[in-house]
This record gives sequence, C-alpha cells and structure tokens, in this order.
Amino acid sequence: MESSQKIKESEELLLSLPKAKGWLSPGLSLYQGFYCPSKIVPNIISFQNHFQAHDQDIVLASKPKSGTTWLKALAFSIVNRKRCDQLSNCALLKSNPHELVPFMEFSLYANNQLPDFSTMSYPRLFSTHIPYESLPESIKQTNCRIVYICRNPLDIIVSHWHFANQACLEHNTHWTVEEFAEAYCKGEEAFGPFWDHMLGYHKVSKENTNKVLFLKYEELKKDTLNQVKKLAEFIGFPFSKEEESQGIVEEILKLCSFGNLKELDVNKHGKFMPYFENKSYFRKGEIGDWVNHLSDSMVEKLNKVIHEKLNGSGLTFKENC
Ligand code: PAP
Repeated sequence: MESSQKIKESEELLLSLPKAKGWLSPGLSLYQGFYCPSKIVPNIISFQNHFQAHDQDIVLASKPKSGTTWLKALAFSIVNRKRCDQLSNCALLKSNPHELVPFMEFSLYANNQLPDFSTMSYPRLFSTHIPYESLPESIKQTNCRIVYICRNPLDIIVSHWHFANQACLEHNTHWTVEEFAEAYCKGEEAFGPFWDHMLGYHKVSKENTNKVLFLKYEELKKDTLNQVKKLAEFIGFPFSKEEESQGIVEEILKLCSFGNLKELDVNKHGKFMPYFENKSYFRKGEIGDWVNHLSDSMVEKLNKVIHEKLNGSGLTFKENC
C-alpha cells in the first residue's frame, strides 16, 4: 500500500494540474506534458516512484487503440510457447491478453496498491500507455526492452471513438466522431498529444535499436510472419529452424489472430476493468476503417496536423490518402 503521505501529495498535485475534457469521467489532466485520464495520475506517480526494472523485463508500450491487445497476445505466446507443452494449452485461450500482460497504470499500481512481484516469473511482461519520457528511470537505465506499437492516427481515432462510446453508454454521454477528432488535433486525448507519444519512442528506437523495437500495426497486418519473427528475436525468444519447420510461428499467428481471439468465450463475455467488456477490445481489426467515419474536411485537417508534427522525423503513415 502506498503511504498516506504520498497519497495526499498525489491528490494535491492532481488538483493543481491543467484539465481538459475527456470521455472517461472525470476527464484529463496535463501531467508531465501529456494528457492523462485524471483518475490514473496517482497510479502513474506511484509507478514512477516505485517500479524497479530488471534487465530481463519486457515492456509493451502503445497509445490506446494502436494494437496493444494483439501485441500482448503475440508477446505472451512467444515467451510462453515452451512453458505450456502445447500452444493449445496456452493461457490465452482462457484469459484476455490484458489480464496476462497487465498495465502498470491501470492495473498494477491502481487503487494505491503497490504490486507484489514476487510470484511473477522472468522475463516479466508488462504494458503501459505512458510516453517514453515519463517512464520510470529504471526502465530507461537497465537493459530491459521496450516494444512500441504504433498505428495510423486516423484509425486510432475511429477505434477510440467506438470504444469510448461503447463505454460511455453506461455514463449517458456521447461524443461525435468530429468532437473526438478535434480533440486529437489539439492533442487533448488520453496519453496525447499522439505525435509526441509516437515521436518519443520512435526517436529512441532509432538511437538505440537494442532498447526500443518500433512496430506498426499496418506492417504487422500485412506481413505478420516476418514482423512476429522480428518481435521474437528482439525480446530474446527467437524461433529456431526446427520450430519454424514445425510451423510454430504460424500456430502463434493463428492463436493470436483477430478472428480467433474475438471468438473465444473469455473475450466474448468477460470483463477486465469495471467499464470495459473484453469484447470491446475486438471490433473490426482492419486497416483504413477511418474512410467510413471521417469526413473529407476532417481528414484534411488531421493530415495537416500529422504532416506538420511528424515532418522530418522519418515517421510516416502511407494509408492516409
Ligand atoms: P487498448 O489500447 O485499449 O488496449 P488496442 O488493443 O490497442 O486497445 O486497440 C484495439 C484495436 O485493435 C481495435 O481496432 P478497431 O477498433 O479498429 O477494430 C481492435 O479490433 C484491434 N485488435 C484487437 N485484437 C486484434 C488482433 N488480434 N489483430 C488485429 N487487430 C486487433
């Protein structure tokens, strides 16, 4: 349990932070340059103050709706493929990927709890939506590895909008897709601005290829086999020639495929957080669904922001035109 003094300090800090409207009550707070759902600011502070990374740790990082659930499923099955004698016994069949690879800020450090890591086996798999700059120092200083998954912002917006409206049904609020996109243009979105989030991890992935592997949802969709092999190698669990010839890589792709995960009982009916049903993490799983939801003028506006903010960085999204 976090000390009462620290809890009081976090609450006081939270009150002092600039605020923005967010779909998840009570909105967003600007903390260390990023907009964060206000209710989890204390969790982030606690994570920053207490977490001690180990060299073998693997951290999966992303902006919401970039492919986190898929990446969790893939990393979990890659790391555990030898622990369960057959992939058909894999825990993924019984648990949502978010339960198997917990979020630091939403799960492990929630409710003023300090997690007990003693029962976790190595390598430990964690996830976070926090920008690189705000990660605890020990994650940056140790040899622990970070895998970042990025996605076309237009698809992120549409995916997030659907997710929010589903969750908001219980709260009687409704956001139009235009309101959502406007908020993204201003950077006033969970863990945004999205450009700072993406560029932070992108920069480190270029400077230190051993530290951050930068994946794109679109590339993972189009060339899943090679991207998954790259992922396995980066996290220290490469596939042997023998495994490749036995078709283990393909088995993992199938296990973690959208169609397979979506149809599992646990993902059709379970709940992993109070508002969010497991099924809300599996909507369409496609590239380019934004064409069905964003107006031409909104796309133009978003593309202008994307171009201005990412210009010169080497990070581009081909699918926007
Ligand atoms: P989170 O950040 O809240 O965990 P995240 O998993 O990053 O969400 O994003 C959800 C998106 O990934 C959804 O996209 P959509 O709304 O455009 O459909 C979801 O459908 C998609 N997704 C989930 N699992 C998979 C998968 N196995 N393969 C491909 N896409 C997936």
